[in-house]
Amino acid sequence: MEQKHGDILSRQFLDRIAAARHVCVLTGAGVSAESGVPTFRSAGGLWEKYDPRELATEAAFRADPDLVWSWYSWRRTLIAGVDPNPGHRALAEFPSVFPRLSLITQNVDNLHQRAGSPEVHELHGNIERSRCIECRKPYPGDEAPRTEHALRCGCGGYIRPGVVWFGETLPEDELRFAQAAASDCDLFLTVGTSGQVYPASDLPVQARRRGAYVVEINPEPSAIAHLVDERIALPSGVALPAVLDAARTFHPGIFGNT
Ligand code: BV8
Ligand code: ZN
Repeated sequence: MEQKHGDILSRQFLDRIAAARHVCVLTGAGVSAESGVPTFRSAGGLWEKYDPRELATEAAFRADPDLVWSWYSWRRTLIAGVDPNPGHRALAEFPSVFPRLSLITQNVDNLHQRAGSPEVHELHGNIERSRCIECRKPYPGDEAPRTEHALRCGCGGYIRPGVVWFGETLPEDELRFAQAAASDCDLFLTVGTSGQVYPASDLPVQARRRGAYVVEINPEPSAIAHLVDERIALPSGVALPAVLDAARTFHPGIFGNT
């Protein structure tokens, strides 16, 4: 039963949904939690033994390519076995109920694309993309090699995951897009993120500074909870379908930009 918006969205938020010209959504690991993908700060599997911030670095990969590669293989296998959840699927409908939608994700799990979102801006790359750590040659095909051990490129360098590690700069075009969208939008939703990783965590702050109404959707307050206009302490799989339901009443599928 699709969540009706009346009982969980505030009047203030409903007015902002009705008037929205450009909606910007930033997602984090919490949006994939209801699909069964462990977040960075929850228990679960290999992540219990290792701190992702230790493993998700170039230094860790160079020190032990097989360990880091196998961590990503384990994550890829886990992700392949799950499905997008109602939160991902609601977001995939947003382009048809809002005049303009910018979907920006910190997640590398491809679940927004699998849910049908037509345009996903990945600040931290994608776990199915790989390239040579030395000559940067992309690994061919849409999927990373399904191997336990790290492979080598023809140049002798190791094949690394096509994600952004801690200490690495974000893809310039994606970061520029995200900053422009945060500055232009009039409604910013920060969903399923603890707000601890920079520069993604600065986007909601930037949006608010430029006059957007910022709503956090997260059962727990994030590190930037004190900086948003409103918090919805619900799982994204409940709140996002309610936002979609509300938007449909104001803009009944009149924006064919899917
Ligand atoms: C850079 C890809 C600059 C890899 C990732 C000291 C202070 C401040 C900053 C720094 C510092 N030291 C270093 C930095 C910069 C650093 C950083 O921010 N570090 C943090 C840890 C302090 N940032 C970087 O290094 C970035 N690069 O700054 O470059 C630079 C400039 C010049 C030259 C060189 C460099 C690069 C950061 C990208 C790292 N890569 N991912 C991979 O996935 O393996 S980060 C990774 O962790 C994710 O992508 C995501 O960004 C982050 C996890 O955060 P969340 O997504 O928020 O997930 P989390 O588990 O934390 O929280 C989940 C939330 O969901 C919770 O709040 C929970 O309550 C909620 N939730 C749970 N269930 C639900 C839910 N919500 C809704 N519904 C539910 N059902
Ligand atoms: Zn190479």
